[in-house]
Amino acid sequence: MTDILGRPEAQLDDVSFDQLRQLVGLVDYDSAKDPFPVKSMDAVVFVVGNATQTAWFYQTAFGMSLIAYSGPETGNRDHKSYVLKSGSARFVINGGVAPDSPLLDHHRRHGDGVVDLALEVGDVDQCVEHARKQGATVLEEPHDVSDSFGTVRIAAIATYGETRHTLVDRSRYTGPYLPGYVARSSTVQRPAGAPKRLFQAVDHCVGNVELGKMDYWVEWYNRVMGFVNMAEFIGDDIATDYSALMSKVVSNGNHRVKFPLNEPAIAKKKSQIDEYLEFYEGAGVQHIALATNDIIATVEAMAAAGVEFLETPDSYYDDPELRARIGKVRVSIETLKQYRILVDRDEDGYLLQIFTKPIGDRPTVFYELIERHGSLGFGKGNFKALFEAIEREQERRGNL
Ligand code: TYF
Ligand code: FE
Repeated sequence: MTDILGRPEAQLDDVSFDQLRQLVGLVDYDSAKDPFPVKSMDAVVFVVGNATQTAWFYQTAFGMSLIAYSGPETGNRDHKSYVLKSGSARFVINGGVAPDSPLLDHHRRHGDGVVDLALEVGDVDQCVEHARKQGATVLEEPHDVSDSFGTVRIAAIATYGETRHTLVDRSRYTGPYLPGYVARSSTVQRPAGAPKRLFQAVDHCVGNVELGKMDYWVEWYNRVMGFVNMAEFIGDDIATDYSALMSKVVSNGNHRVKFPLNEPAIAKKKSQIDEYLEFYEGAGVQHIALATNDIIATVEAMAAAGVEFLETPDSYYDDPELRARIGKVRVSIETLKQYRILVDRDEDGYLLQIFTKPIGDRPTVFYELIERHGSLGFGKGNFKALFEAIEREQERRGNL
């Protein structure tokens, strides 16, 4: 279904600010004092070995709707690009077509991965000016791009590894994605009785950086993008005992955009972050957390489509301290156990979460599903169980 402008219906079906408040845990803040005001995630942009089939995977297994396309048929001879949506979350899947496409070189180095965490901003020029003054590398100067749907202003700055942040002001644009893209809708049939969508928003995007670089990048986000540090972190104490990683979280003022940053730590076993850095050939995006308001229905639908999740052991659910720690949550522990969902509570509320196994050929990118009920955290109480499950997978891959 499309509206009178030819836009797919899915694009009109966004998520309200009030829904987002619960889904991703928003807080109030004064954007007038922000040197780099960010409105939202604009898109998570991937380069993959086969965009045509990856776009199909996100429609069938993640229940996303195809909304726009660019490729040889629309005059883009270099690559194919599929734009998918689920609520307010937008993924762009790119794959090289021309044998000399730079995307194919990127894919040769990194395998399937995230090239761009694009951000929607109100004033691209203000953000770029601030970022430049603070020492950021500007990859693309602010410029207008137009078609019959209007104009977007766009720029890009470099972050860790070969990852970038494109900055987009789309307030004067009504097209399906960006100029050059045409509206296109899914031909994939959703299973009968499937939930309308399996997730509503991107909650956080995690970066893995090299040993000793976490604090550099935390400071970079503070200085260049005005991001603030969130309370939750994995320090030396947790690292040496079982996680083999250190982690700190930065976010924009209202927590709409949250970027945890991990670095490897020296521990008893080889760090999962080292495994990532080796197979990705450097720093990059490790996991994307997707906010859902019904994690049970989401896990059920994704698992039925063949998505594999980490297997949390029975002992996690049978631990008498778990009940004492989590108190009353909206589902029984038996249900959590059935779906292998993790639960954590802090002073603000609780959250339910689960992690997929890596989704591509290399042990790099994976997903998290998260259902928040007041908690603004990342599941600190689950770190031990989570990292043990990750290590069991590392061992099965022969990388421990
Ligand atoms: O994003 C987070 O911080 C949580 C915890 O390899 C986490 O999801 C951190 C590192 C990791 C997996 C999960
Ligand atoms: Fe996470």
